[in-house]
Amino acid sequence: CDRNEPQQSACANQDIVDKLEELMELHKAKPSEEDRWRAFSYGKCIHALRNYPKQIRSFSEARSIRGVGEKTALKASSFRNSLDCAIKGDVQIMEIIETGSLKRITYENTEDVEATKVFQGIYGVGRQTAFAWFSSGLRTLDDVKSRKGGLKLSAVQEIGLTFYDDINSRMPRIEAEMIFNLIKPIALSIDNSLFIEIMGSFRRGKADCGDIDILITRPTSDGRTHQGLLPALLEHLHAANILTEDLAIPDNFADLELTYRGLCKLPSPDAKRRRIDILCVPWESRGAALLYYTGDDIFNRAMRMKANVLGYSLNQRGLYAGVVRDPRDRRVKVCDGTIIASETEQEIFQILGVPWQKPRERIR
Ligand code: DCP
Ligand code: MG
Ligand code: MN
Repeated sequence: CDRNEPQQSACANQDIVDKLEELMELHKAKPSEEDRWRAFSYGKCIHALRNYPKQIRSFSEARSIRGVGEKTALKASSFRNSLDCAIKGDVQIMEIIETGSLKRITYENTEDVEATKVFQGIYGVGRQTAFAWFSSGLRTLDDVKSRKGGLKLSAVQEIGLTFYDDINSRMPRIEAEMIFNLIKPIALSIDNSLFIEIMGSFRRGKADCGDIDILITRPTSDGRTHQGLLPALLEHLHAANILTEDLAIPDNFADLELTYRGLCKLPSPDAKRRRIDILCVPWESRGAALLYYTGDDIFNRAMRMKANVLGYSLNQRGLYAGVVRDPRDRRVKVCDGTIIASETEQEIFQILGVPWQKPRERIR
């Protein structure tokens, strides 16, 4: 079955594998992180099918492959991805068996994809949860609202459901700017040496923003840092009714690298809730952090890939040389390497041999 091992006997489900490979390639060609994961999930599903010795004849037989996966999933969380794939894969496998082909190769409108997309609009609900809900019979947002089947939501998901429409709509650029203009002086009143800047789609000059991304750091030339700033800032912003709900608070405020996620709003009574991310980074990482949090995500992926080709590794902390990865799982670093650039965006562009691009040019 594996093309690299021609001596192996033919795969009993090659027809299905071919179709699923087509789907995998489709997702690989698409830009989002979600598509990347789907492609990865298909890879796992294909692998499981290749190792299945008999030709699959029925729905229940396809499900039985998933059953094996389920037990393994308890041990290895990474294997859960193939579970998701199997849930969706079941339907597709049956379509292949029954019709000999997969008509809806993009399957964008299959019921599970539609429903799980709606569920994932609830902040705090990811693919795993969305598919689990679908499997347990939930289909619509009303099913979730009525807590059908005794559904329990986490505190964060409750907030996500309450402000579903607000969170899933984008704000005009001017609103992001107005909120930032309320936050910045409050931050500077706590420590006037702070560097505080608005990042993400706003820095790229987009006319509308999905959220407000704020980067905070502080020069260390006077021997001080921004340690302790974030908890004080959060307190001030809650007191001023700018921050309304917390979604993710760092566990350890002593760190210099921190991420806060929450909801905020303008003071007017009819103002919508807006998503806000506040990111604190060590001063020496500011260039790499500016680069990362400005995005966009596709541009970032291209830069990371460029770094990898040159034998480097790039993340929001810096550009590293001498990183050694586990060949069995490229995500695992055997050796962290040494940092070679992180203080300015320009030096990272330069080392990678990428001509300088202004933030608003870094677009898909
Ligand atoms: N980022 C990334 N990869 C991700 C998520 C984020 O590289 N998976 C980086 C690039 C993004 C930046 O972080 O531009 C901010 O993330 P957002 O999700 O806030 O995305 P944007 O601000 O670009 O767009 P939006 O207007 O939808 O918020
Ligand atoms: Mg953003
Ligand atoms: Mn964001």
